[in-house]
Amino acid sequence: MTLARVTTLLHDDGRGDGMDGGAMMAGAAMAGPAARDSNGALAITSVIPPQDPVGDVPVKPLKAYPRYRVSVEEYVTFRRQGYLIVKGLVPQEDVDELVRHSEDLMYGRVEAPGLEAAPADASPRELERRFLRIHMLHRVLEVHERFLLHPRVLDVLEALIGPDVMAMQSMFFLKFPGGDGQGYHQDSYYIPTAPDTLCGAWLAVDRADEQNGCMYFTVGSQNEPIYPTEGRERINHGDALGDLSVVENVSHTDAAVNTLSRVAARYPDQEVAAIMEPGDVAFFGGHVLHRSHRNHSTDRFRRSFVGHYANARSFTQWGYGDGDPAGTNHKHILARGDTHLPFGLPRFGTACAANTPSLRGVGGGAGAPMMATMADGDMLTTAPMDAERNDPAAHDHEE
Ligand SMILES: O=C(O)CCC(=O)C(=O)O
Repeated sequence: MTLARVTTLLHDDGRGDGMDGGAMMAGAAMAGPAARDSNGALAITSVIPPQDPVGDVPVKPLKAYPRYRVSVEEYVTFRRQGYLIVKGLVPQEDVDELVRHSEDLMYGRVEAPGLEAAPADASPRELERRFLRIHMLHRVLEVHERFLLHPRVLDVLEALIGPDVMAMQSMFFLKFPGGDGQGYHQDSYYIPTAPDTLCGAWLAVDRADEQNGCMYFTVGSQNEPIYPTEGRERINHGDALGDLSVVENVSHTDAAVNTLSRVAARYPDQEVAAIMEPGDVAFFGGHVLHRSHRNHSTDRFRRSFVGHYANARSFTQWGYGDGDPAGTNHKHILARGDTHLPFGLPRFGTACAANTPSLRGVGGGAGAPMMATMADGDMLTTAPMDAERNDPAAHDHEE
């Protein structure tokens, strides 16, 4: 089946996206002047606003990577824990490129529309503390688009939430020494999709550990619903869950005011520090409670590149001003597989399913193979009517 509508990534009404991570909490800014966090450190979250449409962009061929095949054990681990760390998924030379790029950003050697320029009189220390994190740089910088669509990351997403994968958000964390963390939150609260298939992919650029503010996941909490704050009660679950309580101050680092901590408390001793080496990627579903603490080191950054993705057949109204009743799928990039929904194209031409028809359905993601599977097997016709064939014990004898 082909697509109803294909467009380039378009501009919107100029509001910030419904950003993951409580970016609008204290200290956040829209690529604006630096704010101070609760400890007085300079800490800004910049959000690159939507960009004007671009014309035809030539497709950039992919660097060749060996395909990563997810094992059944990894798949089960992702479901059982709510997250999965794939060690060494992204090659060191790619990570090195991000390290160099992060320094170019910090020291003002790279400029980008929507990104605050480096003040000429700033000291190196001040420059290094200008950005805690920057959202949506893939809208303006080719390197970020390339990492958002990194084939090895998509290989894993294809198995975990695919086969059809839509790339929605990019975040680049610089998290300098002393940089603040982010309290308990659930990503699907910020980026709702229906069906809810959201998944983050957190690529470690530096080693991340307890000292420099690594991620923590609460195992078991992936089975919780999304807890709304006041005014957002119907966004994720409608009114289907009768006793769903409202929480307050999600993402706040003070667990005493962030009442999601009460949900976390149902999983005593189940919070795991995600200690990661450069090139490791943590995949985590949209419901799992997670957080990170301040970077307590005096001389270590904790850089990471994070993409957020959903199954490309999930409808979304997220981003680009939110709330468009027609949805915003046409603004998000079809990374793998295919979809019956509209989709966006990568602005810089990074090869992916959206701009390379031959990549559609890579790994079996296209609509046609799915239909073929149904037609090939007789399960749709015979099995539901045949009680014996539906009995697993009977199967043992049959084969
Ligand atoms: O890296 C961090 O400190 C927080 C990241 C996060 O919560 C996310 O990517 O959803």
